[in-house]
Amino acid sequence: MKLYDSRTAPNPRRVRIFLAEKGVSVPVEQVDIVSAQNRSAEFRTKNAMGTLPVLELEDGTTIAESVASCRYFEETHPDPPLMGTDAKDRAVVEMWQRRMEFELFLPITQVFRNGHAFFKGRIPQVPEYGEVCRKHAEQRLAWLDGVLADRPFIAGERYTIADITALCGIDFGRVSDVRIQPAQANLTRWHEAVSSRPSAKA
Ligand SMILES: N[C@@H](CCC(=O)N[C@@H](CS)C(=O)NCC(=O)O)C(=O)O
Repeated sequence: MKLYDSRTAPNPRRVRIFLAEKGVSVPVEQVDIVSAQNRSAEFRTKNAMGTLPVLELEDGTTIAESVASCRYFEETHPDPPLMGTDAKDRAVVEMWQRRMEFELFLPITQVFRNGHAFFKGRIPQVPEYGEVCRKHAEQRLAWLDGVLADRPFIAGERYTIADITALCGIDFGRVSDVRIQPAQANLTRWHEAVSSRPSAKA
């Protein structure tokens, strides 16, 4: 088994944090996004999309979606549960995971992809769309601050994959100056709590 990783990218960090929370160690190979190694013909034999992370299993199966890789480890290493504990809880966690991914993580990454010099010439960029995504992400941070008023973690009482997705998205937002505002006390408290877990350094 091997995890194809990039130390600086937010999606691979999601899987690394998930693994750290599970206490699972997997051999890792770094793929250089800067030199576009991930877009090479050789790497595309593992993931036609050319993105990271990619989890390669013993039998050669490649899993090239972060949440799908997390699902694999949730099934093979159920403790501690990070994707819910019973039918209702799994549904609630999935709801928050998807909200964090679609409403926060993706807009934040789109600010970077459409506005940052790194992607110039690599992908078609629409800077105006990046700014629409910035506003969207800022509104969602304000919303999330309200959500966290009555609970320690995003999906409720326990730390879950929804917290991992939100943490990785929010931390990546710094590159594009999308940040938690000082007045967002609940979000600040949550961010300090999840950042202080040893897994955040994974
Ligand atoms: N939906 C995929 C997205 C993967 C993705 O976009 N990965 C980024 C890194 S965070 C990437 O490989 N970017 C490099 C590129 O597009 O060249 C997942 O969840 O794993």
